[in-house]
Amino acid sequence: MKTLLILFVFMNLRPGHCTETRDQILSITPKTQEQVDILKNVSTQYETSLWQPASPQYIKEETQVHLYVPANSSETVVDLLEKHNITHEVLQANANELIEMQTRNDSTDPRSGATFYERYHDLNDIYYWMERIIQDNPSKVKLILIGSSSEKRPLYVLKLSLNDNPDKKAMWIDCGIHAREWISPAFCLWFVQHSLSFYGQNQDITYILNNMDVYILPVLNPDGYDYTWTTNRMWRKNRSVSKSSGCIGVDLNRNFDANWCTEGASNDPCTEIYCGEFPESEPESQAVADFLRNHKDEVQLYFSIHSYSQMLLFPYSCSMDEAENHKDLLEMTREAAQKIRRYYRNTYKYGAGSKTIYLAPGGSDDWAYNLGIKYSFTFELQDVGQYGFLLPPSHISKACNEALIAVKTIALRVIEKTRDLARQSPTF
Ligand code: 0X9
Ligand code: ZN
Repeated sequence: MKTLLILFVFMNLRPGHCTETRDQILSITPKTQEQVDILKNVSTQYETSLWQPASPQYIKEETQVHLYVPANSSETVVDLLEKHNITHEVLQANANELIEMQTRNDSTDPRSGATFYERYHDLNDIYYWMERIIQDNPSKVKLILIGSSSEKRPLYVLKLSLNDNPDKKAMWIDCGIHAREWISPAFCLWFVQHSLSFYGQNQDITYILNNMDVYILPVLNPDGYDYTWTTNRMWRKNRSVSKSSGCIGVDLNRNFDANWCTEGASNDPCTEIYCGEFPESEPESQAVADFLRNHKDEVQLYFSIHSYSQMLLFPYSCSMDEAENHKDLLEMTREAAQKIRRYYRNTYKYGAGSKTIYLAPGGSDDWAYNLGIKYSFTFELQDVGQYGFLLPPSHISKACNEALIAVKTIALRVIEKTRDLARQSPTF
């Protein structure tokens, strides 16, 4: 009995045992305007990171807010919520452990069955991976340098060209515009691997690649992505320094020229949705915009990959206007969401951005659409908040396969539509 008692006391004193407070993820639902205001205050005054929505200005009554609360502010924040009777629950009590899981490199562990593509990779690994891909597939993949980031890191696009068909059009996929959304670069790597491994084997990817080249930018925001690996896992923006305030970072998905810096963005450099000094002020957004301007007759289909919240979005997000081909875009995303539900038993919402989430001007999808790329989409991948940005590596394969089936479904429809159009146009 005495031995049991000693063992019990010892177990509770172990470092890291559950009595110790760790970083938490809270889900909070304000019910009144007063609670909304308190929550806006909490997320700006205390050392926390707002996950959902992306900025306090979007917080509204009866809508779930996801807040990352570091251990040192957790008691104060929870006390405040309780004092004001604000409904909240703990989604994750030990977020540190999730971060550790995401950054652990299991490659040397023989018991780990996870492949390269089922793990997250830091920026250097991704650059190294790109080099290897072009070396191993010299006739199929080309590396294109489209610019450099504000900290002078290269912005590389991979061009997949698997067939010599002369009339081929192209699709564009960018990942990692928001630094902390790690499942996004993981998807770009997944897509390249799938294309190279299953061309000639899987009917849909073969048909798509016979009719389209693919331009893939695996990490649009390399400075921010690197920063999430080295310094702050919750970083969203790029890393350029604002001269006026000294604050760091522009939200690259508010920096494109589509109703730039109107409602849904901020001109305060210290906020998460800072639109930058002027449209395309940032080298990352300028490089993407320049490339697409130079390839606009070739690129028919645009995808930008984000997380989280499981949504298939299309223009407009920068206004409440309906896109001229709204019906087509709605039908394509409806079909893609239906496939995801059928094959992976997961529900994705779909619709125009401004009506499905919020007004968010200056986004790359709306800008690409206005440039003339009439099939333009933003995907928000898994999950809906249980892990949020800290999606464990064991979920990568399902999250990427879902997104892949959506990309394939839409690409097939676009090929079909543009082929019909080509048939209709008169020949001279
Ligand atoms: O707010 C965003 O930029 C995206 N959501 S996220 O949580 N990943 O930050 C949504 C982008 C939708 N499209 C546009 N705003 N153009
Ligand atoms: Zn995002």
